[in-house]
Amino acid sequence: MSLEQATIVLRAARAVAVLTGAGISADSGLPTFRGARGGLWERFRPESLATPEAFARDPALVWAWYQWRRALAARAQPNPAHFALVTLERAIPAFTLVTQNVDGLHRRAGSERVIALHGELMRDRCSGCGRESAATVAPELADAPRERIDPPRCADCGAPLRPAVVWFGEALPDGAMERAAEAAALAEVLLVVGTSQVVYPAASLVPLARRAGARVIVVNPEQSPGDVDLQLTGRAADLLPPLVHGAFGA
Ligand code: BV8
Ligand code: ZN
Repeated sequence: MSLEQATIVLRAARAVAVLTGAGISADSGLPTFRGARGGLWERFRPESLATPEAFARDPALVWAWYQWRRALAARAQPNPAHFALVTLERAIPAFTLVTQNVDGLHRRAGSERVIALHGELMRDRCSGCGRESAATVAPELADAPRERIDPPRCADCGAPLRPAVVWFGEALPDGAMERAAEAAALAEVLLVVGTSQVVYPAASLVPLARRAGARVIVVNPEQSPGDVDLQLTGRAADLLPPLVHGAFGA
């Protein structure tokens, strides 16, 4: 199927769900989880750093990695793919955006009906008492990352702060997956944008939507795993704007 046919399918949908991953932010200059990173963090695999064990073992290394990612995310701007999803949300009343991303770019673009399955990069949580606060960002770290930075201590209990994201082995925020699964089950179209579909339970939304009768449209430069209804092969920033414009003329 082609972009034109995907446009026809999307225009006819009365309920749409979207699942996004790191690839939708690649066009904002942010490195994806499994793509090439380059630089200081090249030799670390994100799965080995985004865990409670890594933070317990070496909090300064893990905190430095997040401070680098925060500096990059703060400098990044939403791209045309993020804005196309805002247009889509405003065109379809029954719309839910489920994101695996923690970079905050969907909300900065104007998306409102967002389920952030993996938390928020720009918020801290105390590793002791759980108190949450806005993260501090050091912009200079974007170009000059440091390998070790001691995490700040909680003002209430003195325990080290950690990013308010969901690490591997940790449970997703209460109710998030349930709300995402309900949206996927009710959707007539599930748009799967910029994700390798290797992280669970997020990836389980794709077969769930298909079993419930949704048309699955994948937007990704690489071939998608599993049998999908339609693969639009290319970058989200190139494909989402014409797809949404073609369907809703906005
Ligand atoms: C849980 C926050 C239980 C942190 C993240 C074995 C089998 C199956 C599952 C497991 C298993 N072993 C363990 C598990 C469970 C585990 C898991 O799935 N592991 C994986 C590695 C196998 N999952 C968990 O641990 C989850 N928790 O299960 O808890 C539980 C229950 C109760 C009580 C206690 C515990 C928690 C998972 C959440 C992990 N946190 N992020 C942080 O960001 O630092 S996940 C992390 O990966 C990011 O959020 C990222 O978004 C996400 C998924 O990756 P993608 O977004 O897909 O990014 P990726 O780089 O992989 O792919 C990018 C894609 O974009 C590519 O396809 C590329 O082609 C494409 N692309 C590139 N450029 C573009 C593009 N597309 C469009 N346009 C472009 N321009
Ligand atoms: Zn505390």
